[in-house]
Amino acid sequence: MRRIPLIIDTDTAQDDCVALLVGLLDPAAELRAITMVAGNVGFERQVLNAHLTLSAAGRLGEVPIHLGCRRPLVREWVSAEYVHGDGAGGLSMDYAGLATHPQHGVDALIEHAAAAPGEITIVCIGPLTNIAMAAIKDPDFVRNVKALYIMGGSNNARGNITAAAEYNFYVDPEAAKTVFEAGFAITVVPWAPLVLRDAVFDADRLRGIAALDTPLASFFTRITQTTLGFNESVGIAGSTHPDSLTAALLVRPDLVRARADYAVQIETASELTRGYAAMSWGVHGLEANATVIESVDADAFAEYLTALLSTETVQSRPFNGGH
Ligand SMILES: [Ca+2]
Repeated sequence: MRRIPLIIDTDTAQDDCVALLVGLLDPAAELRAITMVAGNVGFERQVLNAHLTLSAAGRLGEVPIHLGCRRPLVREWVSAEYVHGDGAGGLSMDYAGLATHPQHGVDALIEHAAAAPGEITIVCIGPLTNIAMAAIKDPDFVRNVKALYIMGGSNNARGNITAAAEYNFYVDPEAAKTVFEAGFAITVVPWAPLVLRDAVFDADRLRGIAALDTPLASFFTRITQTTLGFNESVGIAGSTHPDSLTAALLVRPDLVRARADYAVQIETASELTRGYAAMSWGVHGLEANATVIESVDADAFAEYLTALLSTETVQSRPFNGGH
């Protein structure tokens, strides 16, 4: 089997960790690097969360973590700690001796793409700051990247951080605008209606995962707890999996039920609709710049992740407190 070379650009907290597990554990995936971008929780906390995830997968130290941009292009950073807590459900371990790669995340993206032109897909599950910076820094970057799988925006539906906007595009709208105008081959996994309908795990599903009783299932249960509580407070009946769905669709395109070409434009001028993604479905005379996933097989996706979490792994380092 030819494995799919990918890089995951992430603001590692909660479902980002699950997306990393897809890259680390699916035999079809060849995760070449992790690049960190300012997003969900504090930057250093996100790095620790990535180390924790590598450890849970038994791969600590095997995939380089590159530190990327520590704030959005123009705006102040906006945290989502009220949603995610520390992003790892309070897990910790001995971090002694662990290092991140000395190369900056933006340069790592550029170099990986240049070393294998047309081969590498970047799974973008945080604000798009690093991707925009790479496109600005290297005029060949867009051509060298095979594709971007982007979690962000909503397809003519509700946002999450505001009524209009989904978090990733809201945090760095100028970066999102730059990326969507750059000419990449883009697949978009939108928050609504897609994730809210097809990537929510209800209590039954979560009990089924916990009952697997593997170290990975325990890790999953622990790190999804905080968002679960937040979701209940805003009327979402379960845990949400936007980032792991985005990674999964790269290795399991058969999960897609409907997709279509759209012209995606990002709002940067308004404060009211900051980061809104206008997704035009082909009737407004605009040239398409992205494929938007409209529907996936929700049960098959949940079964895919459940199977992944049933993998028996030997944790690289134990979590503190005996987990
Ligand atoms: Ca994320």
